[in-house]
Amino acid sequence: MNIRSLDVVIVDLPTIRPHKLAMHTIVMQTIILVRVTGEDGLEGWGEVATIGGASYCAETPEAIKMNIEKYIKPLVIGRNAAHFDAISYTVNNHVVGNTFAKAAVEAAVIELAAKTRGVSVHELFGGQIHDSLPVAWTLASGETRRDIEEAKESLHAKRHNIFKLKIGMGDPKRNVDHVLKIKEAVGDTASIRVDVNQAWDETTAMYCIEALEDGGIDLIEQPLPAWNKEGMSRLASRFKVPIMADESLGSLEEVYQVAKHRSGNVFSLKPANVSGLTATKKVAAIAEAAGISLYGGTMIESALGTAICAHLYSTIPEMKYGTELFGPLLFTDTITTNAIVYEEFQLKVPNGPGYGMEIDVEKIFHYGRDL
Ligand code: MUC
Ligand code: MG
Repeated sequence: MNIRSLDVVIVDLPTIRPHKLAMHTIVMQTIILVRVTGEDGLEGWGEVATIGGASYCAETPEAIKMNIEKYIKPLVIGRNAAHFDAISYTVNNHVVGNTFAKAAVEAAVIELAAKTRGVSVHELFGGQIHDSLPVAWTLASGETRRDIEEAKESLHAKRHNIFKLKIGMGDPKRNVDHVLKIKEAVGDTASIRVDVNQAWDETTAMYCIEALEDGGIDLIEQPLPAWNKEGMSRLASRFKVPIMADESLGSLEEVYQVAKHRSGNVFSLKPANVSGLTATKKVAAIAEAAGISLYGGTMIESALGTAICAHLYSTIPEMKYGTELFGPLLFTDTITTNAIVYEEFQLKVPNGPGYGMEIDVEKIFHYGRDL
């Protein structure tokens, strides 16, 4: 099916509570939606989410929209969506970087390709291995008591038994204390992990990780800045608790380097970091070949973006650390008419043509910018 048109819209979705990361507190999450329309009117939708404008990564929502419209769209119009890998090859030959922009466009093209054949996207990636995926919740209210309450409610509702704590903001020792209090409150009923979002230097990481390891914490995500791959290697070989690479996996070439030098023994998959689903499958292959474990990361996408990630993750044999596709649960509203189902500590991978999600156009007009 040849692509006739491509549109981009920026959407701001309010969150149910402030979500505190090292570099930004999210109260309004910005997502970028791409719609490609085929010659017979069939539509494919793509999404990427960003965190805090320019504070999490170099691509801002406004730059993503502009770069898609000006530089990527002309390379995609008129092409056959079924050739999505060939289209990405063309785009990569003409556009440097811009992995978020490329990921949003590729996701839309892939959905159009799947809908043209009347199949789910996971079928285009070799078929589903998992029909549901374990899903973590991020405790990031910034208050120990509230986080413990959130964790206990979640366990009781059988929604999550994996919790990730954002501890990159503020005093490291107090943060470690906060984590250990939560671990003490939930005991062995849940897996407690931390995400430092690059905030520590190596010496801070040494004493904090030691205390976290002794306290029974299961995973340490991106303790050092993305550039400090040598430091990450030293931490990964020094501690028994696994060190996960997230922000340091900004391209396939970086993924290879991180694998080769073991600058982390778990990888967080994120389609937006590496320009989309096809590249994410390659990240999984590099990790598999290197004996590195996988985790299905998120940039806190809406229901559509969550379904996009879930379709791909469902085709990857071993996601040892589960996923954190909790995005829709953090928002007060949704841009789809159907919801992602969460039950028994898992996310059910939506089925149906494409990603299995129906866009609610009225909601897009409500939350979209400049519409
Ligand atoms: C990140 O660094 O992993 C994912 C969940 C969350 O709370 O923040 C993001 C980004
Ligand atoms: Mg992270």
